[in-house]
Amino acid sequence: MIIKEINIRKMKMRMKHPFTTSFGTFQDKDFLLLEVKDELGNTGWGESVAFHSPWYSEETLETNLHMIRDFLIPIVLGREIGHPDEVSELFAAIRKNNMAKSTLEGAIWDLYAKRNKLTLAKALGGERDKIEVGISIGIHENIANLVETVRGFVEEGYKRIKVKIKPGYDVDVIRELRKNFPDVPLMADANSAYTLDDIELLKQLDEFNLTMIEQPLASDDIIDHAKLQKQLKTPICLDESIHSLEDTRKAIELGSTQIINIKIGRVGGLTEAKKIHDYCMERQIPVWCGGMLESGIGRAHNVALTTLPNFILPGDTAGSSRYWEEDVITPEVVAEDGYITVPTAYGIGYEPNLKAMNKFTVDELHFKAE
Ligand code: OSB
Ligand code: MG
Repeated sequence: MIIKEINIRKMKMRMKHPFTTSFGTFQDKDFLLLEVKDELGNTGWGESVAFHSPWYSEETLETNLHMIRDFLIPIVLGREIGHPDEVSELFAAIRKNNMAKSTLEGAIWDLYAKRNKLTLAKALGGERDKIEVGISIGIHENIANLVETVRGFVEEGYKRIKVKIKPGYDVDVIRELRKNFPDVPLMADANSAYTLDDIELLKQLDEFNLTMIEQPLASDDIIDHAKLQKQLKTPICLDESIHSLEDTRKAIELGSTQIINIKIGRVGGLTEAKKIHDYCMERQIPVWCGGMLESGIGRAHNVALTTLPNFILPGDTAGSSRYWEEDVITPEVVAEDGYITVPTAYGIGYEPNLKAMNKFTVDELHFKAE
């Protein structure tokens, strides 16, 4: 296929509820959508999961725009691509900027699947027709409110509850949740808010039978996590620290992690995500699909990836209505009783809802091959 045309939309969508992590609060979601077209008129869509501010990682919407426009588009525009696996090789000369790379790579995967009359799930080698999903819940300063929020999602059937923690909002919060929900699969995500000085505090979490603790220590660390894991019963799952298959190998070899959260954007695309999945599967390390408060386009990519067999643990891919009054795809992603049915239409399997997209588009850029 020849990449003939690329269109970028800068988006702004208001979330139904603010979402608070240890590093900040999200209310408006600013992000990029990217459309690629081939010489036959097929299209593919990708989403940049970089946030407006560099809190979760160093990438932002604007750095992604710069990388995509000035470095990545010139590599693929007008080029013939046989298989999307070639894209990450073409991008390898450019260091990091994984979320920027993933935006374009994801769109090319969708295009490839549509052109070959495959679902994206099938093109990736996925087999499931439905996926089990959990939900990630932000920091609620009022614990009684948090308990009621969790109760609502447990009643909706979500298969696992993840709550954000931070210093001063941790052991008591988890104790209260465990008291109210003794049997619910529960986990905590610290988003790097602790250090090894907090080891005695983190050990107190061991009594609550958490499925895992996600990224307790620094976002660039794998050494201290290994030290911490030796003293914790609760399995550690790395999120922020993992950007590639190489990072995965090193973290597993060191004993820094027993579970991997795979985010397509953080690892530079679906090809790398699949490599990490395969590597972990061979070593019996379970993986799950993380979330970045995506719109429907990024969410659809997450659904497709989660059909791979080693996505053993429920991920953060909740239904569209958990985040948005109106999503940018039809149908929207629906979670029912903790399952999302994998769509059967080709590519990502959901149609862009152009009317909704136009409403939330604040700027557009267009690129055409000569
Ligand atoms: O660490 O997984 C994270 C949201 C924003 C930034 C980082 C994270 C999260 C979430 C929400 O946990 C996942 C989602 O619902 O998309
Ligand atoms: Mg996380």
